[in-house]
Amino acid sequence: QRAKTPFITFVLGGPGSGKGTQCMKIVENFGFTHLSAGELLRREIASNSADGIMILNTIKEGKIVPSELTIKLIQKEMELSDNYKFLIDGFPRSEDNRKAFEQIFGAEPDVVLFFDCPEDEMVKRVLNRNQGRVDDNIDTIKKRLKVFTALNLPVVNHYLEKGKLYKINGVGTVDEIYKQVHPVFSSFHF
Ligand code: UP5
Ligand code: MG
Repeated sequence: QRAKTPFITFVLGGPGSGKGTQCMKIVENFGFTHLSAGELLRREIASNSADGIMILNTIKEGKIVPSELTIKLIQKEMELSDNYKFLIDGFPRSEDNRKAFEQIFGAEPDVVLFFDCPEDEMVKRVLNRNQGRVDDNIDTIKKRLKVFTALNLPVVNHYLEKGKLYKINGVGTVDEIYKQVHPVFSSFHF
């Protein structure tokens, strides 16, 4: 049984905008549990689960996995954790993702971080990453950028209108960017 109601942060931004990198620093400083939706999906592929091949093909095309599947993986991790502070990284990626999560979970996020980064910088970072991700090639990156603009920016705008969005300038060194992120969380009393 969790001691407190969950504190949910959605971490949004384009491919290579620095979501995962900044999440590691938030974890160190504020004790969040980091759930990367993309990592959970890659874990499903690696585990040869029934959905693995479908997920792999979706990721190769830079498309979005069906909401219910991603939400199931996120919820499972939340239930396994005894923490109440969660960073949900790279989700929701579409209005469908968002609506499905809010409906199934029965609540909205407390904070939404958005790393705003120009496309040429994001492409450069992703191509330099070299961790063998099937989607880190120029063809898939172009598709990921298109999907981000078409489907993820509406989610960003939704939370902007709700007053929950913290827009961070995603250009600069990791520490320069984190200097903008830290005050977002130090203003909350967990
Ligand atoms: N780096 C980081 N910060 C830097 C800085 N300030 N200066 C210079 N370099 C910097 O960073 C990317 C690279 O840049 C790293 O090498 C890093 O060292 C360097 P990272 O922190 O990894 O950026 P991040 O935003 O996390 O990039 P990522 O590629 O993980 O973002 P995506 O959103 O594209 O990937 P994700 O894993 O979230 O999703 C992958 C795919 O899964 C999606 O395309 C989609 O097909 C699928 N998916 C779903 O279908 N549904 C979901 O809910 C989630 C994913
Ligand atoms: Mg990432």
